[in-house]
Amino acid sequence: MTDTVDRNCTELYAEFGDERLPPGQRETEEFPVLSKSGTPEWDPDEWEFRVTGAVEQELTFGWDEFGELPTETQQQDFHCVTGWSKFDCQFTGVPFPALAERAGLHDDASHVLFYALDDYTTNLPLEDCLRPEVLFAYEFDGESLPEDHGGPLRVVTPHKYAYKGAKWVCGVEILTEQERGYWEKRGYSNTADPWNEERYS
Ligand SMILES: Nc1nc2c(c(=O)[nH]1)N[C@H]1C(S)=C(S)[C@@H](COP(=O)(O)O)O[C@H]1N2
Ligand SMILES: [Mo]
Repeated sequence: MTDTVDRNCTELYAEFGDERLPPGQRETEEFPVLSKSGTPEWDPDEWEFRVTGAVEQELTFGWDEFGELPTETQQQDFHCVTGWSKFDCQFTGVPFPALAERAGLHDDASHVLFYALDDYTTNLPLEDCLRPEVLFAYEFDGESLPEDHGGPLRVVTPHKYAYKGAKWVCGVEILTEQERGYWEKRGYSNTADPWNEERYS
């Protein structure tokens, strides 16, 4: 259980827009589940998380090793491209910059592709990932992250629509050129800024 918040990220909207609730969104107390193909199986003994690509050192973590990385509990809002937003989610996990620092980024690193156990992928420019609120989260509201919400480990991206956050994340590839992910190849916005309503491409 975690009950202290290390970082409140609910005011990051001020960087992008005037209102905490992005245009065209409605606030919900629910936490709906949205998955392209159901919840994948995983075995804690076999689980692996890899950092590959344009890094000084490629990294592979088992579940216990991942838990030794620096951790924060954050308060964040969650915006789904289908129109709902959930305020004040509490996520605990490893900030992307901490992982990037561990791996060491090459000078020409510019983009990131996230991989997941259900063969989902999603992409972001590196600078959109090097923000402390881009979290590899393993707890939600002080409990283990529920499997349908991406447990054991998911990414959250409170400055983007939530499809930029891979549930069941198992790898990060640091790229020197952009590569599009699952929804980005299928008509969803590559940039996904909720305050600019970047829903479709
Ligand atoms: N691996 C994986 N990650 C995913 C998805 C998915 O299908 N597979 N769906 C995305 C979409 S479209 C959204 S809106 C959010 C939904 O997260 P939730 O189910 O926890 O609400 O997860 C994103 N991450
Ligand atoms: Mo979504």
